[in-house]
Amino acid sequence: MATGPVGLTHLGDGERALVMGVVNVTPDSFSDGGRWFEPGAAIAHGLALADEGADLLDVGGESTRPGAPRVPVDEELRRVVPVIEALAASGATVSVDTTRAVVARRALDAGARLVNDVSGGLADPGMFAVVADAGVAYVAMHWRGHSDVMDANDAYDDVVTDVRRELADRVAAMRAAGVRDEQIVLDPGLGFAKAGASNWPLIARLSELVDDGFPVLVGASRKRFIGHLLAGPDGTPAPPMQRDEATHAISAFVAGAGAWAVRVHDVRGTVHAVRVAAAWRRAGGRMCGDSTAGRDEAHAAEGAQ
Ligand code: PMM
Repeated sequence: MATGPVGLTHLGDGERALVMGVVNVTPDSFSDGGRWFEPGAAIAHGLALADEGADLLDVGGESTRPGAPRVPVDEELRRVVPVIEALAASGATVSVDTTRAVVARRALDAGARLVNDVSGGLADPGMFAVVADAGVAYVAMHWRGHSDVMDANDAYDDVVTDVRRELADRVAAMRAAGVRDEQIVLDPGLGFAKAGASNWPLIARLSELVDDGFPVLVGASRKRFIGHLLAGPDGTPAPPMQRDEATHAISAFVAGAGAWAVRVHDVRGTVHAVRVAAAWRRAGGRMCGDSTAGRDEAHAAEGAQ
């Protein structure tokens, strides 16, 4: 697991992947369908996730579900700022899930410590300047367009190679805009321009992205490709609320491969999953092709034989 980004190195125990709990302040997210839309409910939900062991709380005011329309910027601000203020004041480490520079700036003023941008800076040309100026941690996710067009962009030669190359392009753009390497977290963007089968190689070969040297965040939680995997005999996808156990399994795999953090709706089970992965790594577990996981322990074991 790579060291955490600037400002967040105190989180966790340095061994297990961190757990980022999702606080969607939206009426229409696919995964929790607006249950926490009112600010009071969103704040209470965030506090509950922190109690369950979330290391970070990710507050978002714009749904990214496939086909979703954009939310006006004033409405996005109205949704997220009071929730971020309250959660930060409670002592939680808060991130803001936004593609807009102005929302990122206001969220940082309200106490957010990390900017989580699913567009990797592609949606708003002003984003990198805000991040460079603030000097905070920044998640750049792999992205090929807003929710209304993303399914049409699911075409890859080799999805892992293509995603790594496109993320490397974002890193180059960030550096050119003055963002420092220690601020950067990369995310393969499961479900974004990846409707189904494209997601599995990114999970299976996550160690290739980890080996690129930046902390990696993975957001598999309750996504469509899990629903399809767990479809019933008639082909009906499993509903979002029945995808948590499979999400835990994915969290354990990617934490085992060295992910820095996982972004999830169900925090309690995920904390167990990442603790299993940490124990597995300590005992020398390693993924196929993973050049780093469990390296020290495995070498020590070899030397002792
Ligand atoms: N997925 C969603 C929203 N934000 N942020 C990052 N960094 N990575 C993700 O995979 C990601 C994200 C969509 O899920 P939601 O609607 O349940 O929040």
